[in-house]
Amino acid sequence: MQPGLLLIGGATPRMMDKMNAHFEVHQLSEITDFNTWATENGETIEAVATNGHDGVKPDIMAALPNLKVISCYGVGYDAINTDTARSRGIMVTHTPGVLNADVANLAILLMLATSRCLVRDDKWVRSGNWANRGNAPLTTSIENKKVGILGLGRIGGEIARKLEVFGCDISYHTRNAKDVAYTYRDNLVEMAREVDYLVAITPGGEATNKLVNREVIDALGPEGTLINVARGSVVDEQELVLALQEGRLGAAGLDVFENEPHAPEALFEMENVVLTPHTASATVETRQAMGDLTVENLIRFFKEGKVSTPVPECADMG
Ligand code: NAP
Ligand code: 8YV
Repeated sequence: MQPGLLLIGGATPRMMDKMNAHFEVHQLSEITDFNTWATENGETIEAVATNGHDGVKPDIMAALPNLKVISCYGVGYDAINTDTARSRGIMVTHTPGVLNADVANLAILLMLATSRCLVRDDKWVRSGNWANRGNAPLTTSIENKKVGILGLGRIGGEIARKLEVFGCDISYHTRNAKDVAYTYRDNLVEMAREVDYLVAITPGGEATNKLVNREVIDALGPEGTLINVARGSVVDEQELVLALQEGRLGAAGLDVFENEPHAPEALFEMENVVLTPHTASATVETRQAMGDLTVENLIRFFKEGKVSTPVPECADMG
């Protein structure tokens, strides 16, 4: 008999085909009464496939006594309690590396879209302003600007490398200095004060909760731009909205929000804000690579007792 797998959230047809070939798949979205379903099927579930947004809620993990592996379609796994998983001997995997390029590209796209007023200028043409009012106001360049990267890991490093093409002067803030040529800043407020752009690309979770607070936003200031491709929780969203409304922050490019899929409505009418719906990794190519790795981890776990990409907390578990 094939091991039971609970799928939380969606999966591409390619992922479904592979999962169906190796597992007895149950989809959470098709279960109307979870408690009744869990009483009847909970013991048969040995694997969970989920994503960075849905994670695994505590009541779901508790209802699966024979769970052995959780595979996350995404690199960020802050929605999965790895302490609980580890204490129960449950392996947790994620998809690092394969999405670096596209997430970095979106971060830079948001920098360009905010600095060059892409959304405003698109409207300028479509609304007839160009013909009726003349040329759009000038924008600003990202060439040679100062960029501070909050989180210089796999993706932050890729953002930095790509920004070298624009001649940007790059500094970064992390807990530990890295062996790189960029300038390390151990104080986030001081870094924010000195840069034109602050790009957040840390994990979510308690350690980074509201790292970008009022003090950091004010240090970035009316000429500064905040780019957030990390997690909504990394930025104090209320303070961000206030700062934009009061002109204390120049602009923002945001892919992630505190209460997804909702973004603060106050941002919708702001011309100096560019919003994307958590799509930094959402290209066909990258999502295929993420899906392949998500399923590969599950299949390897049951075939070989090993996985390709465990989360660091589970790296010693097999
Ligand atoms: P990574 O390689 O683990 O890098 C994380 C970086 O953040 C490291 O440089 C780490 O350095 C730093 N960091 C961690 N905690 C910190 C703290 N409290 N203060 C300051 N810096 C801290 O991870 P990655 O693969 O680059 O991914 C980063 C995150 O991007 C993911 O976890 C996810 O939340 C987000 N992401 C978002 C999207 C999207 O669709 N928008 C897509 C992919 C990833 P130190 O350990 O030295 O502090
Ligand atoms: C995904 C992400 O969109 O990898 C991450 O951490 O945030 C994104 O790539 C997310 O996992 C939801 O599927």
